[in-house]
Formats: sequence, structure tokens, C-alpha cells
Amino acid sequence: MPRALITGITGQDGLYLAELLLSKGYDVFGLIRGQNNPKREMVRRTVPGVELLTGDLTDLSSLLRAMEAARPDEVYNLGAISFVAYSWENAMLTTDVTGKGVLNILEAVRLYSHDDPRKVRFYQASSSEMFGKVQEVPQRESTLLWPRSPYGVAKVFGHYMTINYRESYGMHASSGILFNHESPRRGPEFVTRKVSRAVARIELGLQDEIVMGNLDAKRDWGYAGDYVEAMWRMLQQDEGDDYVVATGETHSIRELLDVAFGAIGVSDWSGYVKQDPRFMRPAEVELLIGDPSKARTVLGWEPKVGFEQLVTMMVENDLEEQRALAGR
Ligand code: NDP
Ligand code: GDR
Repeated sequence: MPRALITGITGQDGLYLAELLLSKGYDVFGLIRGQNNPKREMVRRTVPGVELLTGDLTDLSSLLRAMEAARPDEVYNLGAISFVAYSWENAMLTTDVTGKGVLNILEAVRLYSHDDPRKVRFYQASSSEMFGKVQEVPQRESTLLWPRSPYGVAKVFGHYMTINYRESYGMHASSGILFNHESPRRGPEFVTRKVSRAVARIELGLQDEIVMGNLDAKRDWGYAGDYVEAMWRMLQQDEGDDYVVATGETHSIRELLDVAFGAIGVSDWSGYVKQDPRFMRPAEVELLIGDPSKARTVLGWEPKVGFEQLVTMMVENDLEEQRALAGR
């Protein structure tokens, strides 16, 4: 039975990846931080087959202990401070976790695998945020990186460290440059879930309006359930490499609002949406659209869920969730 260690098990991708690996017969270990993490019970309920190990990406010795306990064949580093807006307010913490945390886990993998550098296969959750002020459209693996936030800068560090460990030590290390991916499990701070939840609450008479930032930014949005499949496929290749994972389509926040409000039969949402500078970012990533040709050709990966289906799925999920909460 293959064994996998996932950091970021309490997050959106950690849960989907754990489900995928359990369905493939893996023994799955999840790293959870903090002495009484409030998400521990949710993880136990959602993926009961996962064994939880305590550790933190900023604490190398805890990562070494987790490696010894899990004895993994594959390590998926999904842990990060991942909210871009928050990264300006907590730039040093973001650097420590999202940036230096990658070095810590790479080092833990290297030390654990001292007898054979290819004993453990490693996945790093890189991000389209690294393209920032985009230098090429669409963005591919070779596009020059130009990050626009402390989060993006930290991800660039992690990305190049992963490549460097592959080149320096011959490790099987891969970096997935994933574009935005969403789901009913998306954190409510991110724009898709903020919108799907607000639209559901407006439909149920629980909320009157939604206050947003920049409506003109464009993102290449896919479904998280599809994207974790690409992570796994990367680690099944003979060699580690870097791959863009995206749909190849881009949509503005306005189009997101069109589809989300459309799901409750509202075609003109202008009366429900306000803008406030507090949701604007000091530097914006205006346009992201990925070219997933390499992932398609080498990994045989294709996204299955399209933009409209994704947004509608999220609104329907939030309608159900908000109805249940309101009925309580
Ligand atoms: P989430 O924000 O949902 O999850 C982040 C995870 O990181 C949580 O489990 C969190 O744990 C954990 N974490 C935070 N700080 C630490 C720490 N100090 N030590 C260990 N773990 C920590 O992110 P997603 O699931 O959406 O994304 C997974 C990864 O992919 C992240 O690295 C993200 O940056 C990256 N990414 C995501 C994309 C997306 O569109 N979703 C696109 C491209 C990259 P806790 O619950 O305890 O806070
Ligand atoms: P992003 O996702 O920054 O792309 O990072 P987010 O959903 O936060 O923002 C997307 C775009 O929407 C605009 N926006 C708003 N965003 C939020 N959160 N709230 C608002 O009210 C709002 N109004 C407009 C933003 O300005 C932005 O342009 C996500 C994260 O998952 C990262 O970890 C990951 O690396 C990247 O996707 C790829």
C-alpha cells in the first residue's frame, strides 16, 4: 500500500486530495497544526481514514517527526497562508509559512531520504499568483514570473526551492502551477465562495447586499476536485517536473456575479452589489489565463467541470447549507 503525507489537510485541496488517495488505496497521513485546531473534528468527519499528525511548516523538527511517523512514499505540500489579501497585512508570517515553510518540508524530506534521494516523491502547491503582472498570455510553465503580493513572492521562493532541490539532490520533486480552483469547500474569504454564500443568503432573505472589491479582475477558475487529480498524476511520472494546471478560459468577477445571481433567477444584480475600497488590493493581478497543454499531453489531464457548472454547484450547496442553518 502506498503511503502519503499531506500538509494543509484542513484546507479545501487537502480534503479532496485525501479522498482521492484513500479511494486509490493509499494510507494517508495529514499534518495538522496547533494544540487544539478547531478543524480537527471536521477532518475526522470528512475523511475518517486519514491519520492526523501534529506539526507546523515553520517547525522543522515537527516535520521530521511527521516524516518518521508517516514513512511516506509521497509528500504533498499544500499547507500555506493562502489568502492573498491577508498576505499584505501579515507579510512576514506569510513569508515564514508559504515561503520558508517549503524549504523546511523539502529539508525534512531530504534528511529523511538520506540513503536514497528518490525514496520520497514531493509535490509543491505553486500558484498562478506567481505570474502576477503577466508577461505573456496565456501563461505557461516558461512564462516569466512577476508576483504582485507578499503571497506571490513567497510562492515564487517555494517554487524555485522545489526546482533547486530537484536539480541539486536529484529528488523527485514536482511543482504544480495551479490556477484558481474552487468548490463548495472553498473558504468564505475567497471571492467565489463569498459570492455564492451571499447570493444564497439574499435568496433566503437573510442578507440584502454584498460588498466587494475590484469587479474587473479576470481569473481562470476550475474545480478543486479535478485539480487534485493533476497533483497525483504528477507524482506518478518517472521524473519530477513543473506543470501549469488550468482550464484555458478566463472570466471576470462580473461574469461570476452574472452566473451566481442567474442561479437564483436574478439577471440584473446591480442593486445587490456594492464596492468598497477596503476590498481593493494594493497591487492587483488583473488577468490570469493558463495554458494547460503540457498537463494535457504529458499527464493526460483535463478539467471536467466548467465555469457555469462550478458556480451553480457552489450556489446550490450554499442554499442548502444556509437553509439548514436558518432552520436551526
Ligand atoms: P486553504 O487555505 O484552504 O488551506 C491552507 C492549509 O494550510 C490549511 O490546512 C491550513 O491549516 C494550512 N496551514 C496554514 N498555516 C500552516 C502552518 N504554519 N503549518 C502547517 N499548515 C498550515 O488552501 P487551499 O486548499 O485552497 O490550497 C492548497 C494549497 O494550494 C495552498 O498552498 C495554496 O496556496 C495553493 N494554491 C491554491 C489555489 C487555489 O485556487 N485554491 C491555487 C494555487 C495554489 P489551518 O486550517 O490550521 O489554518
Ligand atoms: P486570488 O483569489 O487572490 O486569485 O487567490 P480571491 O478569490 O481572493 O480573489 C480573486 C479576485 O477577486 C477580486 N475580488 C475579491 N476577492 C475577494 N477575496 N473578496 C472580494 O470581496 C473581492 N472583490 C473582488 C480580487 O481582487 C481578485 O482579483 C486565490 C488563492 O486561492 C491563492 O491561494 C491561489 O494561489 C490563487 O487563487 C491562484
